Amino acid sequence: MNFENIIARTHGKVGLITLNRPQALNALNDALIDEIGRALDGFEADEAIGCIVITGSEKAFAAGADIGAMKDFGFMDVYKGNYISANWDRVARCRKPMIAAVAGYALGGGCELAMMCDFIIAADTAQFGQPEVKLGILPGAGGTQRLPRAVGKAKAMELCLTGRTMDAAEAERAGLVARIVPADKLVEEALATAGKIASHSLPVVMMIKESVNRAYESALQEGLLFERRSFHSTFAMQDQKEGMAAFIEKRKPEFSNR
Ligand code: CO8
Repeated sequence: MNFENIIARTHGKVGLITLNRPQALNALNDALIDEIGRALDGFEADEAIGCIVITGSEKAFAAGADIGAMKDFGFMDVYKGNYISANWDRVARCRKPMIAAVAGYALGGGCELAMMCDFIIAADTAQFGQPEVKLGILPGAGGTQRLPRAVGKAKAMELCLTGRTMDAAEAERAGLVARIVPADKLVEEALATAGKIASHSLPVVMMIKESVNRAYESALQEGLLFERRSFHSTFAMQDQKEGMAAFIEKRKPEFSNR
């Protein structure tokens, strides 16, 4: 896959998307987000891919939406075009698991993009924040919604209202990131984690993702019912038979994604 603003590669069963606008600290414009969407289309259609990693550069995962591209927009431009919607939603609609591997700045839309992924692995250099308030706007790609769900209302309010950034250690303590790794090991660690996920049964992994996401989108009883039905459905799968047979026979399972 050839793109101008990202690099998309496969590493075994893992799809790796590297944001590649270094001159603008990976500021997110429409072309870049469209390219992420097209790369995801390719990885989702490829049965061999079991997990996707999105990363940026050492200095910036992404320093936000492209301010130069936005600055002259009027209300009718953003309202009629539903800025932002369809192409960003593509990330959140990805059914395969996605890991954000974040080094350096993840600000504004960059933090929001990372939060659309299923979890974040952060380099010790990572900095997260929603600085939109300093530009006279508010977060528009989920920052006011996903951040409080991740870190709680008090910290989300403080971050969105002041525009301050938090470092990797604070982000981990607050529950925004799953794990911190040394910056020079970030992509290697993210690929290893993604490879582990991709070694499991893909449909089961997808069901786990759907089920965990239900915890954010439904009442507890609805979520528990969704989980139980998904659990029941695994007993119609060859991979459940294989996984349990392999355990009993003390061997590694060979999942067929069936
Ligand atoms: N947009 C466009 N260009 C950017 C952006 C950006 N968000 N961030 C950095 N750049 C550019 C700079 O203009 C500069 O370009 P040039 O060399 O041509 O002058 C280059 O990247 C390097 O940046 P700096 O020289 O500023 O680098 P520093 O190391 O001095 O500072 C910072 C790094 C602190 C990250 C600084 O660049 C900064 O504050 N950037 C802006 C951060 C920000 O405000 N982000 C929020 C943007 S608004 C947003 O994300 C809204 C989301 C809403 C929904 C999404 C809609 C698509």
